[in-house]
Amino acid sequence: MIMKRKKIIVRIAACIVILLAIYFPIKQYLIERFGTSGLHVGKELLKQRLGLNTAKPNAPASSGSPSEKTPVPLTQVDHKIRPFKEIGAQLGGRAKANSLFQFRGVVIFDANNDNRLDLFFPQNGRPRAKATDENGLLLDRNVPAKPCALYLNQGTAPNGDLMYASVQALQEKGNTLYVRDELLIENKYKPRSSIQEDEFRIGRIATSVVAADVNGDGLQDLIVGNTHDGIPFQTEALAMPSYPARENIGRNEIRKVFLNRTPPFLSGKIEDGKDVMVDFSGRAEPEGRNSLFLNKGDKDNDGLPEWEDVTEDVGFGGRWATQGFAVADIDRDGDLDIYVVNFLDPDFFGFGVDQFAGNRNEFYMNQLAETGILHFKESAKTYGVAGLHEEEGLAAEIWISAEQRFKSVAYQTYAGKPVGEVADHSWAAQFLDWNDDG
Ligand SMILES: [Ca+2]
Ligand SMILES: [Ca+2]
Ligand SMILES: [Ca+2]
Ligand SMILES: [Ca+2]
Repeated sequence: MIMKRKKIIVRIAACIVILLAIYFPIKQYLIERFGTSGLHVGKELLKQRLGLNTAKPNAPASSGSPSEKTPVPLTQVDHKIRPFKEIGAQLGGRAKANSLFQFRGVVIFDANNDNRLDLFFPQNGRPRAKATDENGLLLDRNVPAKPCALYLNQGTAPNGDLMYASVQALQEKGNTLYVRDELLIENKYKPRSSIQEDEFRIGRIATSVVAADVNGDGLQDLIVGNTHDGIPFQTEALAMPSYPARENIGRNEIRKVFLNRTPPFLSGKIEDGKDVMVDFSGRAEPEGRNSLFLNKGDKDNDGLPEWEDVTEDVGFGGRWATQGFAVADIDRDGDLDIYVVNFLDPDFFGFGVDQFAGNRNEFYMNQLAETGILHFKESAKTYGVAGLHEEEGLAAEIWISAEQRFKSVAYQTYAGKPVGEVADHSWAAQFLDWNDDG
């Protein structure tokens, strides 16, 4: 009897030792495979199935601070503060973007010096998005190439709403003087001379805009950022890898990267746009060339300012894929200098990191104060702000936690040829007095 009991105890002890020996490696394997939260979810589901679940799904949320629990009643309304109102939809289609993958900015400025703030919307003049019919069926043609749109503030309606009208709508009133100059900021390769000409003909691919008085005449000028034609994520190599979160629920392969790439109907020619010249008007220009429109005032007094495209005359423009600008009088000589933020040809948006070279940034120093003539000297490399990795000693790698290794962020080749530049990918910039020396 005693022998039998001893045998049972020895067997139980052996079982415990074996269970302990396999428990930890199995647990480690399951954590690797499903993540800790995945295991937790599995455990909760099993408990639920066995009727052992103790969680109370309808239990009230944990108590927060008193202000989170009880809204403070509004006892006093300051009528001087007017709430914001969304007016985008009432502006109509010319203000609406229809571009795929390309982002854009907007500028609020007084274009016609009437002390009312106007709006300017950059648009993609060569959109790649496909149009749809009235039933939402995809068509084999692209959406219209909208012109960049200036909306002029027409004052306040009796109900307090601001009234805006596009230049196109104001031209329809019939004044035929200076129409070409007033429509110039549509940013078309071949500017329209009348509103009877096609509003949707090909134009530059605008992403960004800033208003600044670059020639110091008291009138706000427009600097429009243009980019290269193309579609990102076109190939497997340029697809965007998504790394699942380490403890994501519902995925069984926590380290398996999945790729996001464009559908076949959105594929197009892949070309490194920084060296591409385009000619849609009988006059070739670099594809990514930016536009500098000088505000010439309103000679015919119809409320619509006239403009002059001085981009090439003043040594401005470049050829890179621009995302934005920062403007300041950086050398404090009295004229405004322009920093141009460049990103990457959309064909080569490949957030796979090592498929992701950039385009250098540019820094245009205004020569107006020194020479009396509006002209710019590109000085990014002199100031060490071009974002070129080798020349400026910038880090060219980032740590990818999902892969536990550093990857290059600068080198990109396509079809055996380097594309983009070994440079940063910049989205935006701002001047500020970092060391507080005025
Ligand atoms: Ca105005
Ligand atoms: Ca000006
Ligand atoms: Ca005018
Ligand atoms: Ca300056």
